[in-house]
Amino acid sequence: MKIMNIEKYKIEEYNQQADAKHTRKLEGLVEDINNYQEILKKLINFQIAIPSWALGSGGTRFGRFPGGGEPRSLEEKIADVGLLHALNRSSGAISLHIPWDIPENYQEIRALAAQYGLAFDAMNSNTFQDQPNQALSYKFGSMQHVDRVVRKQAVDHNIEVIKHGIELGSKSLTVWLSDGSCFPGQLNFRKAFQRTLESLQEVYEALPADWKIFVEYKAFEPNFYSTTVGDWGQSFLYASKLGAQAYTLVDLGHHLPNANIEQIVSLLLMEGKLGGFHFNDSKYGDDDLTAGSIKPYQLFLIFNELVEGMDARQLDHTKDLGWMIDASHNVKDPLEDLLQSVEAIMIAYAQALLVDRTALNAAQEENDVAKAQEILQAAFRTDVRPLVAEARKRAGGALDPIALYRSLNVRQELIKERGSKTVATGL
Ligand SMILES: [Mn+2]
Repeated sequence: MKIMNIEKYKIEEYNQQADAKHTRKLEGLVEDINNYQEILKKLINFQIAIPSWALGSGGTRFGRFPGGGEPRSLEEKIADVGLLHALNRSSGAISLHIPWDIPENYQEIRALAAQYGLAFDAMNSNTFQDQPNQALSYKFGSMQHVDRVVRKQAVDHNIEVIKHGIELGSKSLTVWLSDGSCFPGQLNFRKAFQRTLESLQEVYEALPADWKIFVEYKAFEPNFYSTTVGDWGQSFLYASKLGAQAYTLVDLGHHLPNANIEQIVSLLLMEGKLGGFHFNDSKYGDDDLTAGSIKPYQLFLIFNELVEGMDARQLDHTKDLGWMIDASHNVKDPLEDLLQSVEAIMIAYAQALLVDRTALNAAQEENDVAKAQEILQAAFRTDVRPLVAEARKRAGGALDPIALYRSLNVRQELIKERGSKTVATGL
């Protein structure tokens, strides 16, 4: 697996030939940014976890078009994330999905991840489909199920996921339930909520004291009439009733069209209940497109609230919330897609750090609407890419990760090593 380790000298060589142009752009940009050293530090520290299921081509119910060289094992998934991290130094964690990513040997998996400088982010359970040897079906839900024995199976699975996570050094469990109903009358909403809450409480009791549980919501799909954790209000209810270790997780693609996600973020932060984020982008629903590819302004506005809200509560940007990408689709090389997503997130974060908070606050207090917009858009329209690239360079990454990825023919090497017909598991 030699190709997996992009040697340092290759990155340095690449950066050297691109440095003159980069430095020229950077100098022009930072001339007007007094605290740019401070911003660079924040950018260097910011890490976005990569989920194991994003490393292969995603599919739709109409088909899947794998691009070749996809990881065939947990070891190869870790190697792929290691490769991303070597290029951008901002992808220093992997998020596993059980049952697909169960390690045969924890010690070896931990050592392998450490070799690439990777931590284990949130563990993800799965009760939204039936596994081949599963005793009972989740066709009519898991934690909401009318049959207590099915609910117990779902609870036990989540507790098993926590146990795998403890062995790997993870500190959180993300629960996304597809539970809900497809037709009016199918479900008693109140009973479904209560049963789900009781099931989550059993999982909560199995959490180690230093763990968090994230309750992820989704407006619709695969259920199309009701979802039992359907929006941030419902997730907030569960998280509040569960206790101090429970938080709401916001996935950008899990809202109804035009939802004001930045306002949701602000209020959840205010209540101390925002636990984490799943980044992606969409035109219609849960499209799983590259972060920032459709609505970069929305991504910026969300980061604007994140930075404002985290600073108001004196939260550590890098540690106190869980940052992850959750996207996988059909038409791009998954690794290039992930590099683009991380870049888009870093850009939005950098722009949010540029917002003149004092001036914005003053404009708000004076009802100066036009001024408030000017302030926000001054930050958003700043081309911060040289700043993000500089942070990457200082951290040991490549000035242009995708350009280097292409010039090293990484995908072709992966296909040579793993074959052209591989299909990554995880979803
Ligand atoms: Mn998600």
